[in-house]
Amino acid sequence: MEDEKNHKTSPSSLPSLCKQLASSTLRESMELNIPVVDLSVSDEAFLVSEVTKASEEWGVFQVVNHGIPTELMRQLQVVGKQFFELAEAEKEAVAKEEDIEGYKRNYLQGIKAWDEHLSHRLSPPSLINYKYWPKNPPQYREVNEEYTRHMKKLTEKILGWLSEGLGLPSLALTQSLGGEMAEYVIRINYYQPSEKSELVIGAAAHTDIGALALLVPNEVPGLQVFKDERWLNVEYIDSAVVVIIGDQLMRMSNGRYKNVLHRAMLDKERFRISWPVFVAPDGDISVGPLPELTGDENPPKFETLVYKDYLHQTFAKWAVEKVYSS
Ligand SMILES: O=C(O)CCC(=O)C(=O)O
Repeated sequence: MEDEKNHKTSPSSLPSLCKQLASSTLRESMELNIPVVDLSVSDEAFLVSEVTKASEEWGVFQVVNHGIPTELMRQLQVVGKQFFELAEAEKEAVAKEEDIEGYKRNYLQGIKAWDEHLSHRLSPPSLINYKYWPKNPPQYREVNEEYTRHMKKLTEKILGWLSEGLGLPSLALTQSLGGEMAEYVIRINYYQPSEKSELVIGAAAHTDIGALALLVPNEVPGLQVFKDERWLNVEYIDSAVVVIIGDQLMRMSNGRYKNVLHRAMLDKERFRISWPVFVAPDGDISVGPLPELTGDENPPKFETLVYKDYLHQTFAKWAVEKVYSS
């Protein structure tokens, strides 16, 4: 079995990689087109091939004509922005406590996270804690619930194509994440502009620990992905959704799908906001290379672990190595 530590962008390899990346100039990046997949195409085989190729080669792609109403995306952005524009005391009413959920301000010195964010679970219903959902603006809950319904549909479609790309039945990846028990968590990142945007980073280089993330940014660019030894800007496309492959899809696909290293830069003058929804396995599910994909010729490259144990191990490592501020 390949040592997971040696995998290029596994979470455990992040500290050394981050140090190396932090020492390079933050603005050393290029425009290059991340794959864009138009989901209005009716040829399913074509969509399977496009999404699979993008996930193998890039670990990131954008989707357009994805079925989420543009007006709903606009409302999601309006209510999210309105929350961050509230007085600090009102935002603190949903402050983060022990868990991942809640509001936190993170304006730190140096190359670390420079953001405010709000996270909370969207699904499954049994794990939702409305205590972390803002009461103000009043439409916040309704808009986020409607967005969740669309997000789940889109996620399951993408997982279906990614399953078929591995030669598996289309429900394989959805079921391996726990089906209806898979966790959906939204995080709204609110990045204040900074005069020192060459020196301070909004979100430090990382891969996503879950299976995948579907992200909607505002019009201020800043998301970058690391490919072929350089940082590339993710072009802003109005109403597109950016799909980011995370660690668990890499592990389940036995390394075929790439967990892309990414980071978020600040703008000098404008607020940048992003709305990723992270999709992760049910905590009680064992996650590792799918048995159908391994054999004598293709041994498992990753250890199979109960997902919550994997999380504990990884968070403990990060705490020691101070990789992220949460
Ligand atoms: O703000 C962005 O575009 C990236 C955010 C991100 O990577 C994260 O929240 O994990």
